[in-house]
Amino acid sequence: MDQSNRYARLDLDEKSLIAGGRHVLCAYIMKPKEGFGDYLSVAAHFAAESSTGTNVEVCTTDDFTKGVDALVYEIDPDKELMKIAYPIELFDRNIIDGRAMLASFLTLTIGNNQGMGDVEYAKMHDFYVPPAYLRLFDGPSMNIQDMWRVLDRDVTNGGMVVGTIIKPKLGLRPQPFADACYEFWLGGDFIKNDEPQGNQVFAPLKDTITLVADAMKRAQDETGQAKLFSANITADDPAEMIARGEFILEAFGPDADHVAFLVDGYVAGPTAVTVARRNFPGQFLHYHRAGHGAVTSPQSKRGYTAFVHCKMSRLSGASGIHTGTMGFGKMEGDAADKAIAFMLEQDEAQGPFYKQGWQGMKPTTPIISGGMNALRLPGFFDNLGHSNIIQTSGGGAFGHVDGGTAGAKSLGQAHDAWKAGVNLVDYAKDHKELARAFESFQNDADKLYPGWREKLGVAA
Ligand code: RUB
Ligand code: MG
Repeated sequence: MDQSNRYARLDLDEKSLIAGGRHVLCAYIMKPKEGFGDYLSVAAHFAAESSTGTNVEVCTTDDFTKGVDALVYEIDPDKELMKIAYPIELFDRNIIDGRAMLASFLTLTIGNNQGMGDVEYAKMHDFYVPPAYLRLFDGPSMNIQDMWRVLDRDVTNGGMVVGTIIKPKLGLRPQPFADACYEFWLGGDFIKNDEPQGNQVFAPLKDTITLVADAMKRAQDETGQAKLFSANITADDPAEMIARGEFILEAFGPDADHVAFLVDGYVAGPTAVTVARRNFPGQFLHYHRAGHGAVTSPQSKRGYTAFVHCKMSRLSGASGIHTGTMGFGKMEGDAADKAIAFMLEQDEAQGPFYKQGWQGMKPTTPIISGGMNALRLPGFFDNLGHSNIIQTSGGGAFGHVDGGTAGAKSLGQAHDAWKAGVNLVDYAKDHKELARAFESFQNDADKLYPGWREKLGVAA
C-alpha cells in the first residue's frame, strides 16, 4: 500500500521545521528492497512504522492521530537519502518527572524500522533535537572539569588526563591487579577497569576494590598528586549496579570523589546509563561502548553511526564517552571523526546533516582509547586541535619496555611536548621515559618519526 499521501510531505522545508521547534529530525541512508515500490512509498511506509502507522490503514485512526504522524520531508533516491520529521509528542515521557527517555527515541527512530521486509537497509547518520525536547534529557552532571578540579589543574584548559586500562583484560587476581594500578599511578592520573572486569570468581569485586582504594592512597602519598579510578558497575540489574556503586564509594571513603563509574552503555543500554546518571550524579559517568561496531561500523548499512551513538550519549548524561582514536589507534576510525568530539564538547556544532544547539547542556568529554601510545599522541592532538581529553593507553602503558610507571610518564611527556610545540624526538632527548617509548614501539617510531634512531642514538 502506498502511504505517501499521508506520511510524506515533500513541501515541508527543513528551516521551517527547525524554526517551528516541534520536530525531531532524522537523516537516514535508506535503500528500498528490489520490487517493493518506489523510493517515496517505501520511505513513507518507514515513517508510518516509525510513528503512528503500520502496513495497512486501521479503522481506529482519527484526526488527532494524523496530527502526530512522522513525515518524510526530503528524499534523494540517487544518494539513498531520506529525512524524516518526528513530532516531539510521539516520544514517551517518564511518569515520575515528565522527562524524556532515550529508549523511546531509539524505539521509534531506529526500532521496528530496522526489520522491515521492504527495506534493504537503513542507517541513521544524524539527528536534530529541538530545544523543547532537548531540555527534557538529563544531560551530563559531571565531566572532565571535575577531574581537573580533583587533579588541581586549570578548570578550563587543564589538558589531557593521562590514563590506562589495566591489562590483561581478564585473568588478574586482586593483588596483582592493585599492584598494576599502583605502578601506573606513580606516573599517571587515571585508571579504568577494562570493560569485562567486574566480579569474577578469581577477582571478587569487594576484594579488588578494597585493594585498589589502598593502592590509590599509597600512590597519592608517594607522589603528592591526586589519582583517579573508573570502576565498572555495569550489570543487567539496576539493584546490582547500585550495590556496586555504593560499595565502591564506601571503600574509597575520603577519595570517593576520585572515582568514576564505568557503564558499558551499548551492551547494557540506556537504562543502565540512566541508572548511573540518576543514582550517582556526583560521580563521573564513564560511557564505554564495547559492541557498538556491530551497528556503527561503516561496513554495517543498518543501525546508526558512531557519530549518532556518541551524540545520544550526551543527551542521556554521559560525562565522557569513547569516541575512537580517529584513525590514530587500533580501532576503526577516521581523522574526520573529530566531528564527533566537537558535537560532544561544543554548545553548537555541525553534524553531517544538522547543526545542533545544546542550550548550555554540559559537554561530554571525549575518551580516546584503543591502541594508543606516546608516539601516536602528537598527530592525534594536531588533528583534533586541542588536548582536553581523557586518554587511556593499555598496551601503550604496560607495553613500555620499562613497565607501567615509565609507560605512564612517557604519555604525560608526549602531551607536554605537544603543548610546548616541541618535536617529539627532540623532547625525548632529555626525557628518558619518552625516549624508551620509541624503543618500546619501534614499528610506530619507524613509521611516524623516520630518523629517530640516529637522533636518539639507538642501534637498529
Ligand atoms: C583499549 C581498550 C578499550 C578500547 C575500546 O586497550 O581496552 O576497550 O579503547 O575501543 P588498549 P573504543 O589501549 O590496550 O588498546 O575506545 O574505540 O570504544
Ligand atoms: Mg577495553
